[in-house]
Amino acid sequence: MNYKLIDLHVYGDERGKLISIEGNKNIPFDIKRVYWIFDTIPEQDRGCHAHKELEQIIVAMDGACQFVLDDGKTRETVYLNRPDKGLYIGKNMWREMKHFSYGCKLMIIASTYYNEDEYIRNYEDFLKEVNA
Ligand code: T46
Repeated sequence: MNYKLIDLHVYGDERGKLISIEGNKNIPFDIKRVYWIFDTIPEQDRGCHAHKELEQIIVAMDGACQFVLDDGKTRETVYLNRPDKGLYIGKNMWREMKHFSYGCKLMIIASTYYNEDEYIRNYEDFLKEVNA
């Protein structure tokens, strides 16, 4: 399975806490894009696609959600609910995002610019791609 949970170092003192992400240092790629998801609704799933090229780190800045990850052979579920954990998802991984808490805020750090052409949005097409 081409994913892993990365422990992000927390700098903390009496003023609060701070986490820093630097491309090719504590995450394994150059950073090309950052986007965020917010105002989420528990019964509304997101994702349901894979990427041919994109690698990403996802951080739950506030709230929680589940990621169902699938490499075409195995399905695993990861629960994100802490701002000091980064979920790395590599290429060719089907992802479904479920069970958002109200107002969950996800920050996503991406290795490529947005390109709809490298999405695989149909599960049967995904299985053909990974089993080719
Ligand atoms: C992913 C999960 C975690 C853009 O115009 N630029 C962007 O950078 C992105 C990410 C999206 N969009 C547009 C495309 C759609 O019209 O925003 C709309 C919603 O995107 P989408 O339905 O793909 O959103 P999610 O939450 O299903 O998936 C997103 C990312 O697309 C995806 O790469 O892994 O978040």
